[in-house]
Amino acid sequence: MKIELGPLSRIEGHLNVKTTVTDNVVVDAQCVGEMFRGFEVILRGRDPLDAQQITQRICGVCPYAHAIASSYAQENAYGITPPANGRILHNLIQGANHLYDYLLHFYQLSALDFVDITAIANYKGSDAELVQVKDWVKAELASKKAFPAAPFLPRLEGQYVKDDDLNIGALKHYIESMEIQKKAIRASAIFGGKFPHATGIFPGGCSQKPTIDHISSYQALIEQVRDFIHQKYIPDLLAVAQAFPDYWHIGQSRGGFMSFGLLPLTPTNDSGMLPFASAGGSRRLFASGLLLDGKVQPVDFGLITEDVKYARYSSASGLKVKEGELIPDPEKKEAYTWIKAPRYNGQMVEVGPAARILVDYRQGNNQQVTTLVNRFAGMAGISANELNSVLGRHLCRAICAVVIADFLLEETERIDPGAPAALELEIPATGEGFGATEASRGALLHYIRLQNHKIEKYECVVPTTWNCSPRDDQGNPGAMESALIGTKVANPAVQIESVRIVHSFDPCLACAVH
Ligand code: NFE
Repeated sequence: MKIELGPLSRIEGHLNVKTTVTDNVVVDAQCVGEMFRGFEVILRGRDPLDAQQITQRICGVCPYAHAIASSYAQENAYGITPPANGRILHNLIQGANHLYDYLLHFYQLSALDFVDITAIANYKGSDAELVQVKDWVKAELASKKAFPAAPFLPRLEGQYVKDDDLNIGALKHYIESMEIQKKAIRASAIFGGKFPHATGIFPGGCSQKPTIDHISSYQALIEQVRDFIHQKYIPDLLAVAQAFPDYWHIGQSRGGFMSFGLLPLTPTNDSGMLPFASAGGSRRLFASGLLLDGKVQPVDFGLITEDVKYARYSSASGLKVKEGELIPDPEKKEAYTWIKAPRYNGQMVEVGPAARILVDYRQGNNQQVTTLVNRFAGMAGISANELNSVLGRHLCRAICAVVIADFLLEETERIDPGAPAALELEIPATGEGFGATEASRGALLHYIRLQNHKIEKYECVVPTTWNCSPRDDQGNPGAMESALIGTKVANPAVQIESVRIVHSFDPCLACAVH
């Protein structure tokens, strides 16, 4: 039986997933990116300082990650290192965006896969917002529309949390979390200028000067976000995990893991060659590395290639990042997606929160990460290997949120309010550079090459491109495809199990096809 799950609601963009189900088991899955963007073409011939602005328009959810990756790539190409304040402000802007994104993902993009929206019918209290949700959901359900309106519906057939108090409490937090997300992005915008699409992020630092007022406003906002993470987000996540323990064993991807490391601890322009924790101390809060067969090794961008046998491009397949091409071919035979298939030395890898945490944990880089993984794994009765799962990805986001919120508050203490936050820039005629960071959804790489002071080539290799990759030229599936294949489904026509797997990756199609 062939079932298409798209359009998969509650995610960014137009992802479709085509599944084949035999005897209630998904025996094949294809991730389909259904649009073409072409940002790399748009960037050709432009002023290099347009890059960190234009690449942010790839996405409205993770724009700061693109601005940071672009700034790192340009710093690498220009041979400049931001001043201490510049590095800190980049981190404060990007880190607050991560916090926003984790809350958005848990509450708005995936909680209702587990929390039962119909429980609101039993709400007897007087909270005005919950009463409004109750009336709205009741009316939508009573109308028996084939496609009831988002965001609370449609609700797929399946098992949900049974406890009404828990369901209604989580719905309350769903609403509250939006105010908290606003605080996180407001904090980012103090230094970034606005959200989305910050104007303040530049190679070499930030155009906003850090004043005492800015710093204390930022601290006050992040403290409120941190409180919410500890008091609401973590307990809600643990309650969901307790209700669905099977999901520690569902949705396992079948390749390696890769993280580029996140939030540099000292000023650098070394994105061209990532610092590697196991070889003498990380200079990022979360370490970089490639985790294959239980061992972590340094990342070499020269080993990243993109296959296109099953992607709608007639460019050569298997090209390295520096040689990347983008020739659209909508009618290409066998191709089923606009997403390329990135591979590391031919290997499929998963990127994202589980990769970020596992790569760090396996190196013992960040003591707080180690402690939190051990504590939560102990509470759930799992080993770190089970972080490769639906619940594992959710838990790893929450661990990232705790670690990043603490770090951001510490970072604010390191700002020197009188000192510069940016460098004067002089764009060289030629040069090239890599910029690598962790967007919320995983490893993000930008590459820039200059000719005659202009952009000659720009390439982005983006987290969801890795995770929603189609088959490579050898026919091996991408991370999400591999996580879906083998899944048992109660009702093949609905597949709430598959939808939970897809949502656990938090795919962003706008980014993936860029
Ligand atoms: Ni459009 Fe993005 C993140 C990036 S995902 S959300 O996070 O880069 O591919």
